Amino acid sequence: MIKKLNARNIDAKECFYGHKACGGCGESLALRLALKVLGEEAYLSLPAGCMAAVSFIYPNMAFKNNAVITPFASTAAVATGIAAGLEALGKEAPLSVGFAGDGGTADIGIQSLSGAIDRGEKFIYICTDNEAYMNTGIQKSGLTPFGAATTTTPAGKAIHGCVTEKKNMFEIAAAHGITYAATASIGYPEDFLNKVQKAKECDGPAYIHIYTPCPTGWGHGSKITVDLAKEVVDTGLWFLAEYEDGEFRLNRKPGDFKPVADHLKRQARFRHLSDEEISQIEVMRDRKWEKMLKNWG
Ligand SMILES: Cc1ncc(C[n+]2csc(CCOP(=O)(O)OP(=O)(O)O)c2C)c(N)n1
Ligand code: SF4
Repeated sequence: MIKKLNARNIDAKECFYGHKACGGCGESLALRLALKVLGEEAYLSLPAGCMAAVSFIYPNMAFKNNAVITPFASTAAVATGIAAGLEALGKEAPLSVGFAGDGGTADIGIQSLSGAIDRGEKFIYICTDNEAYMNTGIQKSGLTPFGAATTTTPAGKAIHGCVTEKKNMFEIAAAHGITYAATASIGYPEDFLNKVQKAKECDGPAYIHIYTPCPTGWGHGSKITVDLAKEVVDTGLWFLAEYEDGEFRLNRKPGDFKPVADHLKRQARFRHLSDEEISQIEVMRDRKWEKMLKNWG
């Protein structure tokens, strides 16, 4: 039986410190929490997104762990290569972990992630989803939600922000028949910690997709990062779920959703949306939940 982790029994040791992320950065909080569970023996692979940019600043490194910056498209390939190397060296519990943003996962790195999951090797992949390419200046990614203004989907006369919906990475990972997959949010840290623990214990590839607000890219105060990450689950615009033994499971089923408009208007990237567009977002949300409740129970 895996010990349930919470604020009282989680490791106080920091494996990620002194980095240069913006104040209130959701991604850095996700890394910090994950590393408390993974421990300092985990080997980390990251492409050149924000987390690499803020952590590997010569001569200082923000990781206590061994960590490497990978070519952008190959985070998962590098992580499984490291896993094979550790095994060859006779390490007992080789733990290789890839961390990548939404662009590095859903767009540029999806092919190597798919191949790595398909090979069935033991590694963990954590996608830190801030819904755009932040490190290069807030461009739309395959995980940018409908209506969000980014520098490549600006809110103007012709379009009001992003015209596509989020690519469903959690279900894409699960569709490989992966050993373990989960969604998480830094608004529910205990849930995330325990999902990382499960991924660590599972005998095969594991994928965790965590929602990580970005004050700089989203245009919100750095104090409300965690609040937004909690609220997004309570509004139904993000969900907490797992895929295990071939089955999907919802971890949280909100009875009544919190109003979407109040939540969206706290972020500059959504401030241009009309009432009609906000209703459209609610329709998309309800359609998604109808399917999830019907198929996942
Ligand atoms: C092959 C390749 N293409 C593009 C880039 C440029 N690049 C560096 S960071 C970045 C954005 C990363 O976005 P994301 O993966 O979402 O992570 P975030 O910065 O938001 O954490 C891009 C496109 C690169 N380094 N290598
Ligand atoms: S731009 Fe966003 S993701 Fe990047 S370090 Fe700043 S807050 Fe974090």
